[in-house]
Amino acid sequence: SLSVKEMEERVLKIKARLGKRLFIPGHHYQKDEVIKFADATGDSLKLAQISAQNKEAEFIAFCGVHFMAETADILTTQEQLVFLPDMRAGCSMADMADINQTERCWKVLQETFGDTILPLTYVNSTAAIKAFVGKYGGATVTSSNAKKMLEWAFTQKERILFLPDQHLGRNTAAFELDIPLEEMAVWNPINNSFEFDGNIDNVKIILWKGHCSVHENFTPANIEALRKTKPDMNIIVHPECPYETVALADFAGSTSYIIDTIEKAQPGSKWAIGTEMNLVQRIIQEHPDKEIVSLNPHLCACLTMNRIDLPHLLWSLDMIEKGERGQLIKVPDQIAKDAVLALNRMLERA
Ligand code: CIZ
Ligand code: SF4
Repeated sequence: SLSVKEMEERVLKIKARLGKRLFIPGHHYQKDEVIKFADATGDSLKLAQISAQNKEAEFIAFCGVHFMAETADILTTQEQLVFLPDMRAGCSMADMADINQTERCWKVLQETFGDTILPLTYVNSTAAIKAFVGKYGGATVTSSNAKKMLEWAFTQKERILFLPDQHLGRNTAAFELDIPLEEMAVWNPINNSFEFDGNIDNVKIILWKGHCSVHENFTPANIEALRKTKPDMNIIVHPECPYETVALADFAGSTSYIIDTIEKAQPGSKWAIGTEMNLVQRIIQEHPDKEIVSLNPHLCACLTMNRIDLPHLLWSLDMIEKGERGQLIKVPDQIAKDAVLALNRMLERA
């Protein structure tokens, strides 16, 4: 087997041979060993925008998870080919909303609310869910523009179905739009019913009962523990964290918001960050002048993001160069056609 150095040399050689024909976007949650070869890094919004703008790359080796590669495929031309270096790199949150469950939910919502509801989906969802949302006039959102998109959605309809992350939906509605918790219901896709005990007519947002298995690990108990031992730490979390955690934190916002906030912070300032571990580690390395820790002292890694490692990257670039198409991500045309409506409604406003 190859040493790390040999693998790195091979990656560099393939990159040199393919030149601008190859483009490697890398999500912030990717491992350093992969990020170092990325042509662009970003959160899901930035990577979606970059994919849409890139007209010259024939091959896009997407270092991120499956739904991001699907989005890149949807936003690029037929001729541009998108690959996922490990086909097992899914997203447990995206998998929590399946299209059949969503169709069943929609039927009940139509019976309950008539035509007063608009679907929105976090980009962390399958192409089929984006297509569903696009077909019914809705849009995708990311954590950077969730506020803006929710505000827009309320200019369209009285109510919103928010897929698939209940936490981003609830946190944005509560902390950015001042919508009371009593006006939010949870939809449980397992037993196809509401989790709500008020007057359903007053509900403004129906939150799909999905979550991120990484960000769920940042708890009020973590914050309370830190407030006791290090009361002068600033606590900053991603809005995929539970409501109670965001309520106790000092700051909450998207991946790019977290990066920018730490960037601008005073030297010597102290920060506890509640988000994915590879990103937190990288922020720590880039800011030796600040005291930075993870809000949860246990490792909060995204296991599926981590499936893309240096050996997979090399193997996949090798396959791409040889003309093999095993890791090609191709969203069926009919789904892509509807999904792009949802994505464009966001990209026009983002
Ligand atoms: O948790 C994720 O997958 C996030 C935050 C993606 C992104 O870049 O917005
Ligand atoms: Fe999905 Fe959470 Fe991993 Fe993001 S961090 S890819 S939402 S499981």
